[in-house]
Amino acid sequence: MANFKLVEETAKKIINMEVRGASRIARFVAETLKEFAKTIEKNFDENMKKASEILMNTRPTAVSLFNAINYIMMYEGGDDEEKRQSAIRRAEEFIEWVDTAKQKIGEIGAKRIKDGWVIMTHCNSSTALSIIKTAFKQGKNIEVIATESRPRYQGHLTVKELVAEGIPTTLIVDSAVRYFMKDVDCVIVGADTITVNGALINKIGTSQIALCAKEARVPFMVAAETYKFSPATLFGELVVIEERDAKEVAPEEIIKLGVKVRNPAFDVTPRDYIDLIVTEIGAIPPEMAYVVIRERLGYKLEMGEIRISAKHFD
Ligand code: RUB
Repeated sequence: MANFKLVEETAKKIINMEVRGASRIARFVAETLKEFAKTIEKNFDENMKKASEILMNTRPTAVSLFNAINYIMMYEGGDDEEKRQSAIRRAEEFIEWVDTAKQKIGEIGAKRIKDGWVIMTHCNSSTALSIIKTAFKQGKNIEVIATESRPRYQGHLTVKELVAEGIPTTLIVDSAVRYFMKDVDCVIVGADTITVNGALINKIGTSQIALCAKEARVPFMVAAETYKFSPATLFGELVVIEERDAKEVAPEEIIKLGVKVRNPAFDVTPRDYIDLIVTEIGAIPPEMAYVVIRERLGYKLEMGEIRISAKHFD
């Protein structure tokens, strides 16, 4: 029997944020679809499509989830066994893409970090941290200022990771960003999605940091694998910003008062605030987002029917 329990468990872990961060989510979904494909006895297309839909409906903002599923769902084959082998191979390719891209971005991004720099980061981006850790391992004497990233405090994960590497780290509240910006040489953040016009969607608060960085003329760098670029935005679609439960922000006694509590998980940083996007294929200005979507992800502007989803997943 096709193991839908596995798919449901993965979906639950993503929804409750046990597994979080755009690249970890994408990798986890690829692993799950790979294992799921092995369990399908018949009706391969139908079962894969159903599993994809369950996984797709977990968190709406990170395009890495869409790109991972889409990549695997481009499997080919004459019969179910061939399709299974193709899907498994594609899942493995995607996992390899995640792992190698992170390392490559670390190497490319570290070249932009100078000895003695103070770097500010927000939330917990494994890709942004790859740059910081690589620079430190190269012997650069750097320091990090990390925001706590309310309401889920992903900043605590960041400081734990950095301290484990021996990197001098300071934790600040999100509202202290402008206060400390004068001490900062560079901001590095990760990405959930990059749109065709070069805007960045990342953890709520990122755009405020970008604004402060621009005011203080501090370079603002984004670490983003090419699977974080959104093909759908090329066809006019807007990125959905996830809004999470009020309970993450306020205690019951406050919610009980009848006050409206809003909890958007991400925000949009316009491209004018971004100096550089470091991808695994190079360090590019945000204006080059379309080139990545066209050359790397294979979507282009064409007259006629627009088809943005994979063969088996409409
Ligand atoms: C995580 C977040 C991260 C990006 C990039 O949000 O905004 O900056 O996902 O992470 P959440 P990575 O905690 O809500 O998932 O570089 O690890 O892909």
